Amino acid sequence: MAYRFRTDLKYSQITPKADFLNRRQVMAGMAGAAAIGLSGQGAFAAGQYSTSEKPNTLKDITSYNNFYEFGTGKDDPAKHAHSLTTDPWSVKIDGMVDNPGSYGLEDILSNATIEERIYRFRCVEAWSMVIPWNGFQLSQLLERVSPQSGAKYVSFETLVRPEEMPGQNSALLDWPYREGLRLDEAMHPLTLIATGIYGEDLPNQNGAPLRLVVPWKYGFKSIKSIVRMTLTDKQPQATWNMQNPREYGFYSNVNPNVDHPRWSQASERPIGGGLFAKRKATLMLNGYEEEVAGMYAGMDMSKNF
Ligand SMILES: Nc1nc2c(c(=O)[nH]1)N[C@H]1C(S)=C(S)[C@@H](COP(=O)(O)O)O[C@H]1N2
Ligand SMILES: [Mo]
Repeated sequence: MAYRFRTDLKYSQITPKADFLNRRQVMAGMAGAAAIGLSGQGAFAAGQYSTSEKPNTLKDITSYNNFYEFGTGKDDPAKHAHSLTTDPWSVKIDGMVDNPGSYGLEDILSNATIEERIYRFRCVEAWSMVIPWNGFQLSQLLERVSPQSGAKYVSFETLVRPEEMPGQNSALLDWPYREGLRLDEAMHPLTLIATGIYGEDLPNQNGAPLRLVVPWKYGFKSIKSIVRMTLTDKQPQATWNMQNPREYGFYSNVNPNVDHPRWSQASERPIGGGLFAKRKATLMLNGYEEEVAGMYAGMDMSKNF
């Protein structure tokens, strides 16, 4: 599975996880981090887009999940997702693009620059984590397929394979799980296709082998185990939006001032802080306001929630 990373060296081979944060922060302070030969992975460079908050443990990130294809319990994905076959894997890219086709995983990865991005992650259910992703900017893949001038949105679909995804044997959701972004959101440098966590291949329960990460939106926009992307001029169907449009909007931008009809979004429960962990205030656009607010200028965020 090593082919999933286009780098020669994984930082998991260089330093134990416990030292990861310290080392990263020390190295990030060095002007010439790239000069020591790790620039391909970007592992030690904090980077302009990463938070300096302490990441959750790999255990937290891989044992408290939402992935309804494997059940609705937070521990169901960790229990059942090992049954998913992720090799071979390909993504069909179609719709309003000049280069449609079925793109194999190796081909996708060998044409992308994998970086480390430590992002805040905020679920609409009001819990949160900090996750050290590895991945590439979705814009790299979209540029390759060359969207046509009329394309305004990207829609995404998760694999349907009920033999390996036991949750798909019930009609809980209208499978496949679907999501969508406006094209400018999809092209934004913060928007990632994640391929790993903590320098290791993405665990199945986190959406292997390719999952979307849009850090300023509620977690359900970050669709897992993607097999199709379609460029379109119409706002795509999105699973939770179809399920309950009153509760889950198409935009689903994190916003402490727009409550869910059944609970407040003003604060969140950080996972992993133990029994007495304090809730913390939720940040506008999950703390990415400076980078992304411009895309929503003049839009009423409480109507376009
Ligand atoms: N295909 C698919 N993608 C999905 C989901 C899902 O049930 N199926 N759950 C979403 C929700 S609600 C959240 S909060 C995140 C959870 O990601 P994590 O388990 O990696 O933290 O995945 C999102 N992507
Ligand atoms: Mo979520």
